[in-house]
Amino acid sequence: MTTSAASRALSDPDLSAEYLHLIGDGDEHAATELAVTLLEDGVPAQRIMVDLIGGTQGRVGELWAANEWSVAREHAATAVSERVLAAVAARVPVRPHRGRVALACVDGEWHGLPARILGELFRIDGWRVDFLGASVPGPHLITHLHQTGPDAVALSCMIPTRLPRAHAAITACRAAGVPVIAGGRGFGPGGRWAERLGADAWAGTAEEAITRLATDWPPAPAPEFPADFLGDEEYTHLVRSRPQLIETAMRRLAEAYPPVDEYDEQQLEATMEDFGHIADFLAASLYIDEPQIFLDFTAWTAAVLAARDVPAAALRAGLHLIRGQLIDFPKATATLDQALAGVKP
Ligand code: B12
Repeated sequence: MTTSAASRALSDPDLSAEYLHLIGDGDEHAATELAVTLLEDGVPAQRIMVDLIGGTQGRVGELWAANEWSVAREHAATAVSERVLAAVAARVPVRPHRGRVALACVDGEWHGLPARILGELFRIDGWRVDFLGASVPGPHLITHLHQTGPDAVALSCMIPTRLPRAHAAITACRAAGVPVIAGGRGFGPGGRWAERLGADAWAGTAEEAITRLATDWPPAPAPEFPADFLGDEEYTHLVRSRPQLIETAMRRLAEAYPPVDEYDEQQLEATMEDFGHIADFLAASLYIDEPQIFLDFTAWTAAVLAARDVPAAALRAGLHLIRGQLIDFPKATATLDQALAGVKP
């Protein structure tokens, strides 16, 4: 098969459906064989990584959100994709000849696969990559920088709740003298919050990041050092009172939403996690001063809950219970009101 014929095959929806089926079935052997055969047929490794493995991962998450796949099945499928990625990568050895990149997911960020894919693309382009993994605490990242002296830090953030931690990490990297390229959809549409948080660069895709580092790095020093904390009194209060907010909301929930009385332990735990997400997305929204972060989250959560036969009334009750505890905080209550207006009874 020629390269172009093979590349066309990669865009064939039947191919990604087959790959999805294999990873959903936990069939690592067949999934690896499929990917390696494409490589042998001339499809560039980068395309297999980004389009097949990365593209399918989006579908995996959708199936989880729609309650068609359990979280265990999603985890198993993701683990297979990580192994397939490693198998393809092992067949493309490249001697490092550019420089060194430290790649990490922000503290609390567990979407590890996008960064892992990015790391392989950097490596194939000739960089020596230290992939520090999912959820890297800021101080560990900085220690690593002092020990290895990389040319860049590539920081992945897929969920906006991690933005305050991303900000702390970016500030610390810059103080250590290592420029940061940020990426991942957590930085907002077009990466609009990356610059605000002091990142030297942002890239929407792995390919953009490769080009940026290969052609325009290191970046010119930013004219001024950005603020190292954007939170205000409302944000600080919300973060400090998070445990009480959740505990009080859980205690009052049965009164506001009686079906909770029938919940089993697992459902109660999931509900508590949901309250945690509400607090975290609201906090991120206050930190960045961007209500849309919270509104996107509540719209998506309503759909996820609906797929699990949980009515909108449950989410509304939860939002009211949090709002009731934040009446002295005008920005938080205004954001919660906007969210309540969007989640129809
Ligand atoms: C799979 C998935 C999961 C899996 C993660 C498995 C894993 N180990 O990675 C599971 C089910 C565990 C999960 C959990 C959660 N998830 Co999730 N998840 C997804 C999903 C569907 C796919 C992510 C993915 O891997 N995509 C494939 C990659 C390859 O796509 P990509 O973005 O194009 O990646 C490229 C670029 O982003 C870029 N890039 C990435 N990082 C970097 C870094 C740098 C420096 C650069 C330059 C570029 C770069 O390069 C990548 C490679 O080309 C997304 C939605 C989506 N369609 O992306 C939601 C999504 C990210 N999740 C979301 C949420 C809310 C959650 C949870 C909070 C859900 C919950 N209620 O529990 C938790 C949070 C977990 C945590 N604390 O991290 C939200 C985030 C909300 C938002 N407003 O952005 C999303 C967007 C879903 C949605 N709302 O539509 N999730």
